Amino acid sequence: MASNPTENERDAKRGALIVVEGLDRAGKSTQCARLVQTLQERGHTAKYIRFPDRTTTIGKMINEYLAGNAQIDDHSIHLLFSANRWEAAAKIEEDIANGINVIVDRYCYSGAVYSAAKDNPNLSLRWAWQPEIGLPRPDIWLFLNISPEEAAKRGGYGTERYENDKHQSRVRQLFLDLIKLGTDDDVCLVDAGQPLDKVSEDLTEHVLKCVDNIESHGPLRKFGPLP
Ligand code: FDM
Ligand code: MG
Repeated sequence: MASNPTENERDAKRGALIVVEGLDRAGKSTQCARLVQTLQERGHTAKYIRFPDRTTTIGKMINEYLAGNAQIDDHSIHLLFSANRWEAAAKIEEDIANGINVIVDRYCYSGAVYSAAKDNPNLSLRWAWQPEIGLPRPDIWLFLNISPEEAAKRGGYGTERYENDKHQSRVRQLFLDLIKLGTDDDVCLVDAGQPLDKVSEDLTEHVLKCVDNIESHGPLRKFGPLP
């Protein structure tokens, strides 16, 4: 078989589901925008989505909660964040089937760790993971790893819920716990404390490898229970 696929062969490939995760101010949005551009420059179709998607009815409730305008029980808001992904799942699957590479800014991993980081003994990481089971599983997830101290140097926190040192430190630890549990063998830790261009370079290398070899991944998978 030829090593260089023709345009038609390339179009027939499914897209890759690529997730970028990390603490607030780790640089996710900037890096996602760069990834989309890099993929497009190389002739791939790429699209950016983010969670929470604050534009839907559920997303608007989440937005009110994050802004501090609404009080919602911990378990209920957790399920709303998950529902916000479920309402997007069919479209993600359709885009992937149509050859679009979908870059996702925050996903189930944020969903589990931001809730589990709360002072609520009844909301464990394991409980938090349950509603994610069955959602499209990424072909690769990139964790932009940065210490809360390094992130703090990038300017003050915003005023939304969770934007404080205590929550961020717990979130970081839980991200690392989740990675150790091995929810996915396709996680890449990227040192987000490096200069922007170096972070982009590292991310691009991982993502291009994934996109160029997507056939070897087989069909898009779904999340199972935590190991
Ligand atoms: N967040 C995000 C959650 O608590 N659960 C989730 O499922 C997701 C996707 O929402 F503090 C938190 C993480 C963050 C806040 O995210 C809003 P952005 O990326 O800052 O908009
Ligand atoms: Mg934020």
